Amino acid sequence: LTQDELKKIAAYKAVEFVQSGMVLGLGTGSTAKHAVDRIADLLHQGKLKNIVGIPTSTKTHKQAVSLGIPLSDLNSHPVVDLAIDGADEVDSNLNLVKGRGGSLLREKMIESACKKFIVIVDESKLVAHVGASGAMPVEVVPFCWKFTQDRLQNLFDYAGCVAKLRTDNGGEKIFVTDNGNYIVDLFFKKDIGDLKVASDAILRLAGVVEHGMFLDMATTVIVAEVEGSLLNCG
Ligand code: DER
Repeated sequence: LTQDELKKIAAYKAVEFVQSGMVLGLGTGSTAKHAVDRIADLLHQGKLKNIVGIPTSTKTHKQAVSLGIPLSDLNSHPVVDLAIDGADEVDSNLNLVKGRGGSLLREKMIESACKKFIVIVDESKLVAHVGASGAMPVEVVPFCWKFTQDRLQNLFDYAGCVAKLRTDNGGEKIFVTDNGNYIVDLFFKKDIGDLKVASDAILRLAGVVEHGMFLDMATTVIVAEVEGSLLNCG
């Protein structure tokens, strides 16, 4: 089974929880893409009816439009029945790192407005602690971004943090989010310890918009494993 097939297995399993009439948070990334495709299939087969999608990025918005999924937003639907989305990391307490695809702000807005949030991953996303596999993204305003980047790096000096402004494919051009902001990626050499303390400290910095730790938000994590089995960590 390829990694993409594993992603598809987890995505299809999550879509089994979708019922007609639901307002759905539509996730972003290569795993959530399969869930959005599957929802559209079931809609067109008549197996799902009266679904409204709330996309978590312009990328997912475009995908959903091309698939004919009816769309709306949080202004019209402040409570979302179910969101299905991927993650970059899942720790043993079902805390997530998200945002390596750049959509963390809209994802967190939508997924924190959900009654149920199902995370779909392949087993490569399971980590011992946040930051173990790569960047923990922080969305910052462009104004004096270097000032904010330096404060973020100093905040996590104890964990050997290196803070880097995200550029498009590591080139010269600064990556700009759907919301017109920048992303500073935090790379930790050591475990940052209490995540709630870390989260509060990051959000106290004026200039920070949001970070990619999704704490105590996932209702269920569906993990597709190499032998094709599914682990439901509910
Ligand atoms: O950027 C994001 O938050 C995405 O959901 C990401 O975390 C998962 O993307 P993937 O399914 O392509 O690995």
